[in-house]
Amino acid sequence: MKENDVFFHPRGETLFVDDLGDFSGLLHAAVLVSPLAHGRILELDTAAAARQPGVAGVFSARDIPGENQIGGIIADEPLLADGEVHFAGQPVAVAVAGTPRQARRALAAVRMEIEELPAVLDPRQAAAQGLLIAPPRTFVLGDVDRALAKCPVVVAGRVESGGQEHLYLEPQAAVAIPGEKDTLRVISATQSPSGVQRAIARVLGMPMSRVAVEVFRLGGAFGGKEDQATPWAALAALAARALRRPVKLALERREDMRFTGKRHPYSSDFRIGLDDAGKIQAFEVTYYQNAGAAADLSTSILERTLFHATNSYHVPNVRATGYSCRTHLPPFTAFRGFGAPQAMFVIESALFQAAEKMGLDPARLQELNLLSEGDEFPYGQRAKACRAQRCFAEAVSSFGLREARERVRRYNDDNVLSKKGLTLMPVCFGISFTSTFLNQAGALVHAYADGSVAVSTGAVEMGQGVNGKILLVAGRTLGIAQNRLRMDSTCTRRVANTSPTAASTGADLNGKAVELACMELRRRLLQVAAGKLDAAPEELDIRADFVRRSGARTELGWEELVRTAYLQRVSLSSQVHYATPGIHFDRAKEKGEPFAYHVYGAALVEATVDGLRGTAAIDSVQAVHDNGTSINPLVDRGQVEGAIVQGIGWVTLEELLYSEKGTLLTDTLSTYKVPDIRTAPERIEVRFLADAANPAAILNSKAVGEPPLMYGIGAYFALLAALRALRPGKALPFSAPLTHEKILTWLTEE
Ligand code: LUZ
Ligand code: MOS
Repeated sequence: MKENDVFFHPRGETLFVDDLGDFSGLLHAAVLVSPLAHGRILELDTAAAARQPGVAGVFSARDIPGENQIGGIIADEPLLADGEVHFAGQPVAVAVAGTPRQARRALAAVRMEIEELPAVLDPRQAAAQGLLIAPPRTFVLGDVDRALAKCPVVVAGRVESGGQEHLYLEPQAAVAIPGEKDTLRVISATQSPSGVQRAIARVLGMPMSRVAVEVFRLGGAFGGKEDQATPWAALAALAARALRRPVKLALERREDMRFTGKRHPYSSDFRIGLDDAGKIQAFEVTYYQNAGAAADLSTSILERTLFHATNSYHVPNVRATGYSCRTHLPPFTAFRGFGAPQAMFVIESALFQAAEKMGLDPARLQELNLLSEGDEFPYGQRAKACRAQRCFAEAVSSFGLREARERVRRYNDDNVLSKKGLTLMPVCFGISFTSTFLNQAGALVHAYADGSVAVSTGAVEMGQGVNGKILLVAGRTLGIAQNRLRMDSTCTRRVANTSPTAASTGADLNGKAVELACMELRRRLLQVAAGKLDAAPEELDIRADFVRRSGARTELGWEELVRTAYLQRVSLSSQVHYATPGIHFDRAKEKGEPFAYHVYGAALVEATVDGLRGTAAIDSVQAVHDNGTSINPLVDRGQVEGAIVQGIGWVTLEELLYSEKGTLLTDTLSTYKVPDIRTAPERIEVRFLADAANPAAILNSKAVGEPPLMYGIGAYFALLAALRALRPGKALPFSAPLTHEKILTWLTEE
């Protein structure tokens, strides 16, 4: 426990990147960005800036020795603008000086003239102009047109969802330290150490082997550091290598909010067809994803949107099409849920409207259409160990849906100006990176001669408790106490070619790799023990720090065992690679089995709207969550609760506003509202599904990071139900976030 970040955070003893300063000759960098969303650079003169007090150097695109390119999936993103600027906040130059203030002051002396060009901000407008990041993709199951033609009930509509600022506590930051023989060590606040390493090698024109990227921990990330920690690390590396001095680049909060990408806004069209009983027969959907000015991870995110088009439901006929649209906004990026929340918001909106049209309770429609064992998803995979119905039924029964409904009905009868709404929100989320190749991980475990053990993986600790989980796996596999174990930093020199800690797979992938590495170490040690105890290795086991023989404790303890192995020249280091078995996906056919398994759940959400003021409260969220057999139930509870609040923030509070010219207006916490202790639901209750072992993941657990965020979407529909009670006939809005301002407007307009 004393090893855990939880122990150090509240004492203020944890070091984040910006706290590191113990490098002799450390310089500080500040970034000059484009003030315009689109334009042609007519002049860029850094000479005067370079002469400012304390300045060691000023760098622009022409100073890049390698390729001016950091695009990970598609090579469409320069590190520093060259010739044109494509979004407000795009880095153009970087100044390096003795203090952060000197560096920022120097930027004011850069002469930059940009001729403004028209900016496209709307994804549909971009699509109409052919401004796409990649060709559109379509997932097809059955025959939508034929099925729709036969449906007695068809509802069509448009659904909008906004972006979301990550608001990790630690803004983007990196320190680059030049080493001997043209090497670099970079300490980066990234979810993707190998991604940063690859980008730096490319930009500086040097082999990856000369660049070591190390991560200690992140003060939060939520996807915002999967791809977008890279430019800041690369800029620090560029300057550090040129100046042969350590360089730190740490964004201030407002810079971070203006310069970096957020969750993708989507605009979508749907048609849903149902039979008279309420069974969905067909669902057609087109997503227009606002990708921003560069691809970043947009194509992968759009792919995950398509995978989650039908959420927890079985729909026999589906056509889902996605356009990734290039606009002049900062490149939107990964954010917890990775495109799935946008998809689920659309189908839930469709079901809500269908239920209204049919005069049915939306929960009835949801329940009727839940996935069953063996049902086919539009991408070809079939639901296995499907728990959609179990979670839904348990939510209905254990949270007393019938009584809650009765209570809400009575409340609404008794109150004229205040109304309540109640909804259920089922979730089905696929676990694995949708890019199959990313589903791999490495681990390195050293037992030192004194019996202490150090574990290295590619996992990045960002407050989600992944390191604690991995050490539990190591301790259980080796049969030793937790206090013998230590988690080392994440470093590309110890574990190479790491996938980002993302897609909720950090503990799954790295935990498996560590389990395999520890099993190998254990196998070697039991061999040594067998020799020493004159026993067969199969009779032996290690538990609670001692070798056991047929279950009985022997005199041979862990420390002696390790020392003996060392003296016998047996390797005490184990390096292992793990790749998720059985997954594949064919992008030509858009069919395959991309996910190792799915996470299921259902939440009951209650909200109250004040019909006079337009204010609203999300009163309670109660979830039944399929968590497998949790490795750490306390950590997982925290993940579910935090995700719920973050999801509620996305659909009810957090509104990104841009000027007509594409500059961010909501770039401070006074204008961009996130959930706080007053807006979070008074009551959050999380029940983990019992008897829910998951053989597809480490120690029968399930990934937990992203899926519960989507329970928060239920808050939107609970608000709609309350609005419906306030104004029965009026068309409801399907445009998230449903802020108090929007509610008031809806209540008061004709
Ligand atoms: N990142 C990624 C992700 O590269 N692929 C994914 O499928 C994914 N899913 C969720 C979050 N990050
Ligand atoms: Mo490292 S970054 O020298 O393990």
